Amino acid sequence: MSGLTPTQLATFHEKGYLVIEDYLTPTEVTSLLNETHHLLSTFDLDTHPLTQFTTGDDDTSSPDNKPHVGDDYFLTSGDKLRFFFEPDAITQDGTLTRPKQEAVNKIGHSLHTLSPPFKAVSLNARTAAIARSLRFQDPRLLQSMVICKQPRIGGAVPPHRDSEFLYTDPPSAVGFWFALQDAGPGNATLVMRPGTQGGRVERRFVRVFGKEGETEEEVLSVKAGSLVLIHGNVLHRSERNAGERSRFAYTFHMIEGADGWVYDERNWLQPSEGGFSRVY
Ligand SMILES: O=C(O)CCC(=O)C(=O)O
Repeated sequence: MSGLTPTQLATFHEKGYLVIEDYLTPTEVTSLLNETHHLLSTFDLDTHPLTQFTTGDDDTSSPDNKPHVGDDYFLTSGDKLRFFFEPDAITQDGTLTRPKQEAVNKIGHSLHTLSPPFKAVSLNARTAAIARSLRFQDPRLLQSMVICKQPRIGGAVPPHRDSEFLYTDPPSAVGFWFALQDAGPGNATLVMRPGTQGGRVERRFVRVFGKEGETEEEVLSVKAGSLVLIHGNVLHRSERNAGERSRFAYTFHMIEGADGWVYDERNWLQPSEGGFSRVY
């Protein structure tokens, strides 16, 4: 496995992100979509607490950008497969307004250990080669999820830096974001602010997207199977999906686990016994 080319590495460090087209084969994409649909249609609603996954920016202390502090179903999901609903799919009295598989905002946060198809595209030689290119010494994989962006109700993800929520000292997070369906301006794709990876990483929610950096936003248009590598310090966001097309994506994150990097004990996601998944 060859990892990133010098040109790809240069782009990643210059812009804070890198798009690699056709990273997943069509067979892999199909297998991940089939698995996603299977999980969405078979999870048990009777035992579900109907946790919503609100994406508003009114809670500065929220983990993973979202107001989930104190929400046990969320906070204990780091090594499980759990299902978080779109707020607009649940009435005030807790009733779903649409079939459950069309109401889920995301599935998280350990697909990379608990789902064989997701594990196969996560913990493998290709990921290890990229980690080596990025000079990780002891890369650890964590916080994997499928983000569904359902038609008409898929909530916006406010501007953030991933390192703020998976904080290590010094910062080390890198996001791996895989388009499972075509993602473009019509269906709430990723919006990047290139060059902002040089900005300060604080353990807080970033409220204002426009003030940092000189560069304009870049709205990504990527085909299913593309991988977007996201520097942990680069500002990015996605809009609400007001369109009729869903935009399923799979993402996991990598942090440095070697001596000299301290994983913050205030991060929402804490390692279970055995620690976060080793890549090599
Ligand atoms: O998929 C999205 O809409 C947002 C994903 C994102 O911002 C992240 O994974 O950090």
